Amino acid sequence: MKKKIALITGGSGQDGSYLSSFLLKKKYKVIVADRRNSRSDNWRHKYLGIEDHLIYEDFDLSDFDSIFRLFKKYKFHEVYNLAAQSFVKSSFETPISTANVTALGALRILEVIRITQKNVKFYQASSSEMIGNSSSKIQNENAFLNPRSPYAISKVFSHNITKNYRDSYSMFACSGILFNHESPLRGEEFVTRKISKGLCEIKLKKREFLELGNLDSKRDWGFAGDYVEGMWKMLQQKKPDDYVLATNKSYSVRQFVNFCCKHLDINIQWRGKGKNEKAFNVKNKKVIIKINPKYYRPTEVDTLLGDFSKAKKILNWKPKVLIEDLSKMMVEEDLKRLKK
Ligand code: NAP
Ligand code: F7E
Repeated sequence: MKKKIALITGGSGQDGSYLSSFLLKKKYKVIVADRRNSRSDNWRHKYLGIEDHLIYEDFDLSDFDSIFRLFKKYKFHEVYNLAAQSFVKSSFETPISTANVTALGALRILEVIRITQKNVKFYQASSSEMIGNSSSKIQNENAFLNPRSPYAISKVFSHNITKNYRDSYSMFACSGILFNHESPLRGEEFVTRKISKGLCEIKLKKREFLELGNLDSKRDWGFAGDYVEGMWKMLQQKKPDDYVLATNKSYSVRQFVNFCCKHLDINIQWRGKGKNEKAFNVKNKKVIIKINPKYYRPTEVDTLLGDFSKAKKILNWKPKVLIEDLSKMMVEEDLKRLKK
């Protein structure tokens, strides 16, 4: 049987790497489309042992021609649009380029699909950030969208344009509204990986303390490896639709620190409030976490909690790894890397 061909934009990022590995196991031919610099050391693909099994193509989501050329070269069965300027904090500093890539990038791909390969199945990486600060305690596919950053507003555009192309041109276009998902392959600027790596460095006496921003912020944190299976399942359905993937559990940044400290056998105590809050190592009385307001955001999403019951019912999907095991996996991997 002829192999299915999948295109993954942003295939060198966290999700793109897990998805590449997942699709290779399903015997797909996987085309990773990225900016060349994004894969300079290729650490994620090396970690998963897949770098020799992928086909790499240079492209930029802000460049229509580079997308067009890809669709001239290959006949795709499935396209996963994961490329984005995905760091919320940066989107406040670079709102226009974030919108160009994260919002208009999806439209560029949809347009090329409409013109060249209308029957391809398309996945758009939508985000719980689109929901922002919600008046409902738990959020599903029908949640009111109240985005709080240029990133989130860009994702609302790409989410809505995906639905518009599905409705207008009968295209098989789905959006996964994914709540935060993490892993040992998470970028170091995101809070979970920053905490996991930073605490491991403290444990190994390579660093004295770690500076964080808003400790009260609550997120629904799952494991990226589970979520890429959900993306694939969305494209295997008879009809295109949108789905929430989440764990239905929400924890604060402070609680994530607590989980990591427990795995590292560091006994901590929190003292103070607001900007003066600190975490002490009970054993040696040293401060190991401080607040630096430079990590605060101009507007914050306070709390997110996802309802994945539609994905459970229709896709038969549920998260396997929850925060306790996720934080353990991240800490163990960072310790291993730092000891090398
Ligand atoms: P990631 O690790 O940041 O991966 C995104 C990839 O896109 C990176 O390799 C990045 O390259 C690339 N990229 C950025 N700008 C580009 C451009 N102009 N042209 C081509 N590639 C470009 O993010 P992720 O965590 O894997 O997330 C995957 C997707 O899901 C993103 O769209 C993200 O917004 C969305 N999402 C993520 C989560 C989550 O919790 N992880 C939740 C909901 C939605 P550089 O690294 O070189 O910039
Ligand atoms: O922040 C707080 C911060 O940057 C999480 C992206 O994948 O998930 C991710 O977006 C929370 C925020 O992720 C620090 O203020 C405190 O409330 O890890 P983050 P994010 O903004 O939730 C969504 C679903 C996406 O779609 C995005 O692409 O943690 N926080 N102190 C901090 N955050 C960071 N980065 N650094 C700190 O020092």
